[in-house]
Amino acid sequence: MAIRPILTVPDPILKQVSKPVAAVTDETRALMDDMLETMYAAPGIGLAAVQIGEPVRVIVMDISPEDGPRAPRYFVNPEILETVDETQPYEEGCLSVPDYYDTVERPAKAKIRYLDYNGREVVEWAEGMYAVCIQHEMDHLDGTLFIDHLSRLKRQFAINKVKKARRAAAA
Ligand code: K2U
Ligand code: ZN
Repeated sequence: MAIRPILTVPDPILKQVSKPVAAVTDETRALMDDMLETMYAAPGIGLAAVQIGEPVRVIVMDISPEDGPRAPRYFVNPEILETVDETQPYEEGCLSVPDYYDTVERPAKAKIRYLDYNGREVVEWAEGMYAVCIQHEMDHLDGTLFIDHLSRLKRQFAINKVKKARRAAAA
């Protein structure tokens, strides 16, 4: 396992549409293991493969309570089959847009289908934090960041803030 660098805006790789995985192999599992180690180290509660420069449709997540045992989840080729009309606001952040947070409105529940760590198909409803996080991560697979749901002004402010912080760190 390895902790991999997380790409940040405005890296163009983050805007790529990730490609489906042909099959869940040992190579896929090794990628998910690296993603999970990288996510825990960040720290974060979700991570899409494109955020470490691998534009394939793979997500990892752990939304378990911080003080409890870890409960990692793995999603290969995830799809949203349906969503409810009810929406919920949530103050989101992103490991690829560090230190910027803003409210995004998303469907409160989403029915998802995906392949798990062993390639088995799962279909289930996500709600609450699970719904927020899986929709945030699935946006990544389509090259969409949470700031793309905000105004142009807020999006540019967020990008400029990350670029300024990167320059300061390099100085
Ligand atoms: O995609 C990512 O960068 C991972 C996010 C996942 C996430 C974003 C918004 C809302 C929920 C999950 C990171 O975990 S950012 C850290 C974080 C954690 C909890 C709540 C908000 C942000
Ligand atoms: Zn993100």
